Amino acid sequence: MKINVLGLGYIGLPTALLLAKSGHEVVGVDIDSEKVNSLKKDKLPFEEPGLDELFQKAKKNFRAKTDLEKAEVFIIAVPTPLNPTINVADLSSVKEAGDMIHPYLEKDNLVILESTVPPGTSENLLLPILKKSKLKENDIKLVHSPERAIPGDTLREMKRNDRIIGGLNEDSINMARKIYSDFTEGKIFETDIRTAEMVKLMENTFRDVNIALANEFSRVAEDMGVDIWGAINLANKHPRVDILKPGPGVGGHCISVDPWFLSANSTNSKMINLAREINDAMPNFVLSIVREKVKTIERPTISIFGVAYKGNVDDTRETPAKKIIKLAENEGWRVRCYDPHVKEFEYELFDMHKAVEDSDCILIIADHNEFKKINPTELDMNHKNIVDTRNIIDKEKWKESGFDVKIMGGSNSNWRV
Ligand code: SAJ
Repeated sequence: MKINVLGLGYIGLPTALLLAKSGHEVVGVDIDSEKVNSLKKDKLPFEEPGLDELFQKAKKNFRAKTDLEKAEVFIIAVPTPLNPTINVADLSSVKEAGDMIHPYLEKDNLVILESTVPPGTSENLLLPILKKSKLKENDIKLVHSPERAIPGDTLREMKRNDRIIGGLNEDSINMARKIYSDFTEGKIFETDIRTAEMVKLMENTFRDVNIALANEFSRVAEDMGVDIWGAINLANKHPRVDILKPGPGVGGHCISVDPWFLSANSTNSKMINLAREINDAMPNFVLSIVREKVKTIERPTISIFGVAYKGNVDDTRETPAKKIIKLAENEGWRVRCYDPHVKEFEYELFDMHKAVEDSDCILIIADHNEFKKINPTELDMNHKNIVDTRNIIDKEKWKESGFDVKIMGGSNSNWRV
């Protein structure tokens, strides 16, 4: 079939290429002409394991453009960020996608909304726009099929994960099932469109609440003088306990955003909001740990290792590093950032040695694999302090190199993940 994929981001591009590789004629559409031009020059706009190899295999059936073409299927995978000041979903890109599609929409064409949206969006916002095509409602096929692949392992999960398809009607679901079956090895479960929208948000909210619990445990453990990493490791030996990992805060365009899509549309969300509050307070807690390390130093320099929102990705959206840097600057500290994965960031990025020059404390924020292999003896600093918010370094090795090591949530044990 001929398929338009609107939005060539972390979800849209891999989806477009998987469909192209499985034999569909795919037109990848993005309003960002720079992204389209870089794809035309065989350059991928972001890193994701296996994506380059897939691109080489798929490109004979794939064209990147800034405008749509007539097709049987239109997949919407555009960003749905949060309006940060009011914590409400910004659905302008979904509206724009609908406005781009309806002039091309013909009877029996299928529209798939993959973007994460508040429950009710497909029927209340997108469907009325698609009806501008003058098609009758039962001539329009519309489903919501949320993507649940995890950044950093997207392609493997896109193929292996089970998939939910919420449809306006049976015909819509059946057509979508055929499309996804071309690359999905997982099971495909059917439901109504609003339930599918809700399921996606519940998945990410479940994770946010559980990360908040792990973060709260790490703060309580500091009060108790317990090593949270060892305690979590042992608690998870229980057959029905799976405590997640404490961290410096929750970033990414999903987990830190999606819970608000539920709470903004309901007056009954209390735990959801509290979890967001706990996770968004972690940067302040991290800063209090660093402050303890540098309190005797006038105008200290801090080296932030890892500005991505998590390990082994180049994505800095909603990264906790931004809040930590802003808080540090407001204390009058100098901040130098180093991240082996991130190419562009709103703060200057240094290479590792430059980032630690004259520095008084290294602060590990993203758990990049590269940081586990650093040889601390090579680091020349003013004061040899390191705060590891991810418990990824070999504490003994760093201590032997003269570093004062603090693992967030850790006490005197050297448990590592
Ligand atoms: N984090 C912790 N502790 C943990 C796990 C994560 O602090 O134990 C932090 C990470 O450092 C990061 C943030 O939470 O800052 C989110 O990272 P993540 O790996 O939990 O999730 P994402 O945002 O990369 O991907 C999530 C996934 N959702 C779930 O696992 C339920 C993925 O499956 C979704 O497809 C994706 O959101 C999405 O796009 O919705």
